[in-house]
Amino acid sequence: MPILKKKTATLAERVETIVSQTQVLDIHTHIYDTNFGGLLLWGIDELLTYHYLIAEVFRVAPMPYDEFFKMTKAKQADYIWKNLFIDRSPVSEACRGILTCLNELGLDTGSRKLNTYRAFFKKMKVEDYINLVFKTAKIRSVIMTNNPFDDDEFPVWQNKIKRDRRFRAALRIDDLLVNWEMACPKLQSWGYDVEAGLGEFTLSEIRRFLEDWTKLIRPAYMAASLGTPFVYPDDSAASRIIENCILPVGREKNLPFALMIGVKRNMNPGLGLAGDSVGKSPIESVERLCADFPDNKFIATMLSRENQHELCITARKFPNLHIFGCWWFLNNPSIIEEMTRERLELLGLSVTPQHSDARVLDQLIYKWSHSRKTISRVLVDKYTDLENTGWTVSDSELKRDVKALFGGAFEEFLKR
Ligand code: FIX
Ligand code: ZN
Repeated sequence: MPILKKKTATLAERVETIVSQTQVLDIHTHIYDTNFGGLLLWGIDELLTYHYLIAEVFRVAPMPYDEFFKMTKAKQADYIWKNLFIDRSPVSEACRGILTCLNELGLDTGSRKLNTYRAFFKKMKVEDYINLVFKTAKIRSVIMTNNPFDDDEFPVWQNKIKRDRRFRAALRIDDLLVNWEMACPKLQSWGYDVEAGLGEFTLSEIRRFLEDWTKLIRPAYMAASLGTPFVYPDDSAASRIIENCILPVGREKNLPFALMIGVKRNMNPGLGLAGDSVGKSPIESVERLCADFPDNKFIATMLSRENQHELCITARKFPNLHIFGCWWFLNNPSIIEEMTRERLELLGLSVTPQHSDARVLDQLIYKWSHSRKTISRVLVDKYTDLENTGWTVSDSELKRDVKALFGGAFEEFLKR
């Protein structure tokens, strides 16, 4: 008689199950709650016209840029569908992402019927769709990108809005730092007594602006995407505003400054949002900030693969630095795997390995589905290495650890 063995889950199965089920706090997105109306993008045509795919379609089917952008969104989507999904196989990460979304929503990707997909989204109500996406992607909350200098967003905050608690705010201040000439007259028009020259009084008025917006939107952090090379300190308006405004307000309100470093804006302006590129940036600027302002908290992500190792080392030196995400051009399985291994090996569980950067609500589904698989693979290896020493990990310990990686460590960092 064969001995019946009770089937117990392997370590790999336990890790995979826990990683696939843990609810996520997604710490950087570009999606919004329904108060923001048309700023919240969703549905198949938005998915297909994501700027990652616009860059890809011009590689295989170039046309004059303005002709493409003149087309309706549906026509642009048709063009991308035909050229990237029908005329050749959609193997890129951004293309594959759309198929993951459709598949997880229960649509038949094998049918290749774009109009059937459109019909599915057409009958959805946005409120129901948000619930469906959050449930499918297992998201507990997201952090938005909230830019007062955006003419569509500014008026929303002037109304008394009833916030959806799943959508937390982040105060985005790129314009203050990299576009002071434009930001200055806007601040004046909102009643702040500022001058281009950045004298003491102007700096105090910029602080008042940051305090007012902090009160208004209750952000989790203040953030800026900083072009490359980002040099701090120097004699620029950005350095002066960081030191005299962002950092003092950050200390007073216990708000981290999120440094998103490494974008080369407008490398190809014809491509619009898809025309930004990447560049390495000196790690010394991050080191200076963390060293000179130990009472400030920083969270950081860098866009260049070449910056990742030194960013980890910088985080080892400075507990006031929390690193996060595989940003934009790094958000591909091969690089997520490499970066996650490197980070866990150097920083243990004191990192946030991923954020989605979703610009279209539905992208929460694929970005997290793909990342969970990669993170899970890395974790299985790491726990296997531990078990090979005789150490054991319980399910509750695995849950605790994965919760930390999926937003918990970030929340702990905020509370400190
Ligand atoms: O600046 C940012 O927050 C960037 O993530 C985006 O603006 C960028 O265009 C993007 O969508 C990257 O994923
Ligand atoms: Zn972003």
